[in-house]
Amino acid sequence: MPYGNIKGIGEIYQCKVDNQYEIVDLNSLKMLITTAFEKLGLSGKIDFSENENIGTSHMLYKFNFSIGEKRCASIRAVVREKNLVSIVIVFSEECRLKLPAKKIVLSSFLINEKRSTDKVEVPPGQSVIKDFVIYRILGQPNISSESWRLKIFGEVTKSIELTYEDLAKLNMKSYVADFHCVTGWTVKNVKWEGVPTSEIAKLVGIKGEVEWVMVYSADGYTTIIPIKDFLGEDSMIALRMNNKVLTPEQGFPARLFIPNLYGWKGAKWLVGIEFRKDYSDGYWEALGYHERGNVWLEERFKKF
Ligand SMILES: Nc1nc2c(c(=O)[nH]1)N[C@H]1C(S)=C(S)[C@@H](COP(=O)(O)O)O[C@H]1N2
Ligand SMILES: [Mo]
Repeated sequence: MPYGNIKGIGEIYQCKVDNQYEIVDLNSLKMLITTAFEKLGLSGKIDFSENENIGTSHMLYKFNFSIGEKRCASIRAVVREKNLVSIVIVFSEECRLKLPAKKIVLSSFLINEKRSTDKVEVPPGQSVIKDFVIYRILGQPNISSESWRLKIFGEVTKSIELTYEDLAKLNMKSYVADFHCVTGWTVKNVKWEGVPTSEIAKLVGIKGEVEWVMVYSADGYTTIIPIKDFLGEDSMIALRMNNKVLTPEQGFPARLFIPNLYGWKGAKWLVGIEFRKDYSDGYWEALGYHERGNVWLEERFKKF
């Protein structure tokens, strides 16, 4: 199984930005990146590709870096209220470029985060929309319930493999909760039905040192969740949403749902659950997104 690597990605570098840079326009950001790349000994062309609002307070700017005709890397710069927060450089698989360290200091920049745990109806920086935006960053798998298996392994007393039938026979629960995507949309009042993650934990017996849970999807997507959130009271392996069996696009046969964490932690087409001692990035975490991703604390991106 392709567990461990991030699909389609060569090397990823997280750059700490430790000067306060005010980004007044796209060009000033491009200049800054160009200069930083030159200092790293990377000479080539940097082109802007697109930008995207991440909630109401962050903007993600994407650039491509090419040498000659060859696209070698994508650059993801996060700007929060006109300040550059972080840069992630993602080298493509074909382009075998390597930098001296995984974490690079581009120049001390501390963000003063406003933190609030007062529950308001919608988490900070989110806007309510009517329906889900379907995401399948690594494509759409179509899985039959007969062939599907869910592996549960890692730091456990006994690894197991469940069929759809096995899972459907376990104790189920259902409740209504909101869904929040880190890009800024929230869908309210979704009815979730499935097997509480605590039931799964009982079946395998989790060892005392476990701190993290890595989950794996059939499409190669992965994400990591702190054990405390994974085993939260309402965390579940959902089999049904809004009174219907999951559709193929919404993750049939099973998707994870962890209330209070951003939606990317909810792997669709779930096929593996690994209990671990140590942290390791999943797909979006490798691209700079937060280790935990609590929506009320607005943990969208990693801090350095
Ligand atoms: N396997 C897989 N799971 C995934 C994703 C994905 O691309 N692939 N996207 C994640 C993200 S970012 C969000 S917000 C939700 C979106 O769920 P939806 O497609 O049902 O709206 O699924 C999450 N789970
Ligand atoms: Mo998302």
